[in-house]
Amino acid sequence: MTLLLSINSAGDSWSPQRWRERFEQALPNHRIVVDGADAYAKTEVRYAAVWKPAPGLLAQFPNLAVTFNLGAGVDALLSDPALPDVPLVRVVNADLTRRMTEYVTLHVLLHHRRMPKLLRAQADKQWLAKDQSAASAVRVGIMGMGTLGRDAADVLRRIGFQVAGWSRSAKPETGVVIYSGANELAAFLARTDILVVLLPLTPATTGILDRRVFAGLARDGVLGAPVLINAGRGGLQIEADILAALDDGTLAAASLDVFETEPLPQMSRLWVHPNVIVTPHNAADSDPDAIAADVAAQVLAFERGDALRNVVARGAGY
Ligand code: NDP
Ligand code: OXD
Repeated sequence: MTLLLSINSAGDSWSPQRWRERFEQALPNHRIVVDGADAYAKTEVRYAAVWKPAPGLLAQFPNLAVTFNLGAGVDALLSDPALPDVPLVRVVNADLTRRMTEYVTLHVLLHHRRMPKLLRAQADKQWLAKDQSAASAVRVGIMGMGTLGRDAADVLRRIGFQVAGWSRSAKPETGVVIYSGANELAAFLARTDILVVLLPLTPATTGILDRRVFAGLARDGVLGAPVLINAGRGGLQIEADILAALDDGTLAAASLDVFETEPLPQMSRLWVHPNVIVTPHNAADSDPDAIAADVAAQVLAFERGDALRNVVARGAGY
């Protein structure tokens, strides 16, 4: 049985060699091949473990049984019109979840504790007067209460923030107030000072972060104006609307990890806007040690006849 690796991303954690070594350790009775580096027959490929493979690549393997996406979001794969109709499994992994919760907590706290303002004051050797509010005075709203949203909500709630979530379906078991569906979006936004976005990119969510959403956020909070934190996908946001909202004070600040075009083009004003924190789509990186072990366990379970976990519902797009 052959597992094919196809990875198109930069950085240490995306070195195909690192992934190959992890898979060879975890699946010693399988052949691991790296697309573009190894010779292999198209008919031998039974599993594909991929991150942003070239469109059309997966359609070339007639015996493909399962595609494993090596990240949580599957939008890049689902945009391939030739994606084979075999189960598509995405990452749900405690290591990835914890990394995202770190990012969300870090940025909520940065804005809550006015760190951008303090860093600017330090640059000017300015000793500012105290300007602090309790976490319990700040209303955080999380769009997307899936694996990642629920964990972040739990940590923020325990720090003391007033946390609510918004998702497609109601979720009684999350321990925070949940709003669901288009009908409850306005009420969710109206009680939100810091908007955290952990939605998947689907036809229903594309461009959802627009001027109407920003204008619907709470304007009576202790931060003065609302803050946007998007670590979901760049396609969720209209960047011209974010800049306009920052310029006219509809938004106080934004932390953005994802962008309409990645890498963020040099000419984008987001790079230099004083109230924007840009991170290079690194909120939660996929760790080969943690994730190859999960994928390998799923391969072995599948071969024993067990059901696959975390299979993407293609109709919903996530
Ligand atoms: P899940 O599939 O577990 O959760 C998705 C959540 O979004 C669910 O609560 C779902 O609602 C909700 N949702 C989906 N569509 C809609 C809609 N139309 N209206 C309202 N709510 C909707 O995903 P994860 O939590 O694992 O991951 C979320 C996203 O985070 C990924 O898709 C990816 O894009 C992004 N990500 C970014 C990373 C980064 O480094 N920046 C790293 C990892 C992930 P319901 O619960 O009702 O189904
Ligand atoms: C993911 C990501 O979806 O890294 O896992 O963006």
